[in-house]
Amino acid sequence: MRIDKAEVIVTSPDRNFVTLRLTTDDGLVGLGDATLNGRELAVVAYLKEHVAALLIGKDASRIEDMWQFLYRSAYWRRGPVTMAAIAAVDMALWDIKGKAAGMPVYQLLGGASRDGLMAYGHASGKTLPELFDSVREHQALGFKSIRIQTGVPGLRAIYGIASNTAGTSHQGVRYDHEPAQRGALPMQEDWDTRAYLRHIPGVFEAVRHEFGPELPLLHDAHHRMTPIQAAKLGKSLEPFDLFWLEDCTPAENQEALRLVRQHTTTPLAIGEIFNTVWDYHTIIREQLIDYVRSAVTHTGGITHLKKVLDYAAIYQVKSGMHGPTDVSPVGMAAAMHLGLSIHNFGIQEYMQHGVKTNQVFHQSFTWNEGYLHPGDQPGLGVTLDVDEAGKYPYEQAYLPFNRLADGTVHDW
Ligand code: CS2
Ligand code: MG
Repeated sequence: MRIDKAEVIVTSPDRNFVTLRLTTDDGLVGLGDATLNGRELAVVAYLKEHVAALLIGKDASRIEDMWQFLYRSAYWRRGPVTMAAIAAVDMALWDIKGKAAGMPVYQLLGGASRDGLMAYGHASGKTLPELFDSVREHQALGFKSIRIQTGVPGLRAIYGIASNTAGTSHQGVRYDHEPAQRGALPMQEDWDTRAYLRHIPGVFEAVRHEFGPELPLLHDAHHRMTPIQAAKLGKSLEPFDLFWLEDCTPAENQEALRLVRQHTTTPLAIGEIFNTVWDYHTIIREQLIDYVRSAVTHTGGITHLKKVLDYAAIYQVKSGMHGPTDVSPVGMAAAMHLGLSIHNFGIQEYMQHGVKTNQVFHQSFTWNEGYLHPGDQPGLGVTLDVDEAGKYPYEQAYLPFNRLADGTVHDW
């Protein structure tokens, strides 16, 4: 079972996706997601120019050895581009191993620890009535847990709130499938942390009043606060019993979470921009977070994220894997197999892909009353229709950024 072919496929059905496709000499095909939102072509070049040739002729069954070889032999460790490239190879090899064994990947990881994966959807609205409609729309689709993002009076545009030009998912949910907007330059948004801090508690109070105490509610702060501001927000949200507050401070300063933690019992989730266990070392060991947000795609694949989550399990920290539309159907499948098998699964983010994306990527997962399941096809359970993918060439796209009223670039 030697690797015969390594192809990098770039397609842009509802948004840009990068997929690695490995073929073995005995005809098995494995897929890996290498999509790095807004910096896609850097990973394409890394894979095509520096990795593909190293794979040819190698034993496709040696997943751990391949991971260690790609990580250590490069000398330059970690970082989103490197780790997304390694993740794609890793996922494709797990896909191949599953097909060779005739088993879904979750069986190779130890089998199912649960029947399905509770998933949360993204409700958003500029105003409360819009937000309530969006929550109801998600409940009608079966979602049992919901992320709440809201407009803030005085601010023009806020990331995570579906715009008027948003597309719809295959189930008709209104989403910005590509918040990384297509165009030659990134969109500029505005930001005011004090206005945000004044507004958010009232929104959660209204949502609790409307939807009752049971519905798990989540919120994403996109790294915009200082530790003391985050502590204040966590404290002010305590009466509304959040499932989690996500990315409350800029993620690279792990120590910042100590201060937040001292002041609030609101559960904290962090890590969608982390790449290795080293980014989590302090915050897991000191129990400064409750949920690990990494995607399989951005954290070196199933092999490495499983190690992060096993480490987290010792400290009662659970998974909350990233699942926006920029994680491709292949990356989502990998998350579902891993989530089904580990003991410390927490919740899975599930932002549904668009109709065109689902025509390019044929998927085996099921969605049943708020729960995902990866399905029982051998491997990851995703196939890529190359002809369909060819209809959608890459288009430059950037995530938006924000500036304060005086023009200062702010964290996000
Ligand atoms: C968000 C994402 O899903 C989330 O929690 O933070 O929309 C994130 O901003 C994008 O995936 C960035 O690529
Ligand atoms: Mg997030």
